[in-house]
Amino acid sequence: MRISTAGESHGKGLFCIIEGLPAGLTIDRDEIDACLALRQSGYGRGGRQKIERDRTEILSGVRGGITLGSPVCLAVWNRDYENWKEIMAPEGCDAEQRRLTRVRPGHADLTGLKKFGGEDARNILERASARESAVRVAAGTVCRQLLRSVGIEVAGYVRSVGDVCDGREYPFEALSRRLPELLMMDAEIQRSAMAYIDACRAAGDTCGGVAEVRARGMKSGFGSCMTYAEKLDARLAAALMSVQAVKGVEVGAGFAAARLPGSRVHDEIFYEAECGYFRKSNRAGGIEGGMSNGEEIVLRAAMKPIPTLMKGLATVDYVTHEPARAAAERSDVCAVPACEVILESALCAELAAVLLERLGADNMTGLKKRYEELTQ
Ligand code: EPS
Repeated sequence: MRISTAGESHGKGLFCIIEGLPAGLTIDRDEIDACLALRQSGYGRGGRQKIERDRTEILSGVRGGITLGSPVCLAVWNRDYENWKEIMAPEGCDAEQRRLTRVRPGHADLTGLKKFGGEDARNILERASARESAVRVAAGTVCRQLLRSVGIEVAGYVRSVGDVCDGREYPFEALSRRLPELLMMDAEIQRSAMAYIDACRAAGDTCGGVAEVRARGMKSGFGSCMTYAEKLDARLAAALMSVQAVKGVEVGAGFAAARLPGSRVHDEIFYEAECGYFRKSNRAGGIEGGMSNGEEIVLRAAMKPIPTLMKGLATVDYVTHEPARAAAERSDVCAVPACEVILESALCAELAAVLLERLGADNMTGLKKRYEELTQ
């Protein structure tokens, strides 16, 4: 299975093509739209989200709500395009308007201009923008529906915003009780996180955070210890790292494992006739030797603060080379909950790809049968 996306932040819309989905998968568009709405919500979002009401339009590959095995094409239209079409239309627009030359530290502006040429960072930022993640969530939710049909569930929550951190561990079932404002688990910690966001907003600043995403029901043996490219942890880390603004990924105990002796890190193995092999801990995060080991897959990703700061950081104008304040018209202060939703989608997409590579992708009946036959 392969997913590609297209579209600019203020262009007509965002589009994706999912190739290699099996025939016979029932698509729930309401669930896709609910995930899109969740991605848009969250305390700390800016003015753009008051304009957009993201919905999916299914353009191909689905008939009567069921996949045909042909490429699935999805669209999420940009409402804001109405305000931008004279500047952004693919043909006959005035591309001299709304030029951005006061390149923003931390965004793709400067390096993108040096790489792709020209003098207007709008040509770079329109695609580098995290707006693209809307259609990635749409595609990821289709993959979530595929995973669910064989018994794999994906969930997650926000562990920290700025320096406000929830250090507790939660069972998978509890994650459905995360709180709507920031997708955190604990009301008091979330209140502190919201106060932190308010302080950032008042200071014209932004903040990042950490999200944890998990998959339950993935049987053992997905990925491989035999080649680098097939290692499941490498593939999942790449999928999460590719989400806009993510600067670090941990698997299981992650960096903390490096500070502990082996006796406190590795998950000891037990056996009982009724349930076979099992472990009493999961510091490996469900992956050993680059393969799923049948335990829950546990990953964490760190999102950096959004690079568009209302107070504007010191920079240089790309055309005049004069010192300047970086461009800022409107910005989110915190998009960590959105990032969490996108990370879940990225995880769903990569796990679906891994599943289909191992078990084949012709039709859902065959896929389900082959998955059931695998041992846990
Ligand atoms: C983004 C800048 C902002 C965000 C946008 C990502 O958009 P605008 O420049 O239109 O105010 O709101 O995110 C989204 C639009 C979205 O739907 O997530 C950026 O520069 O990355």
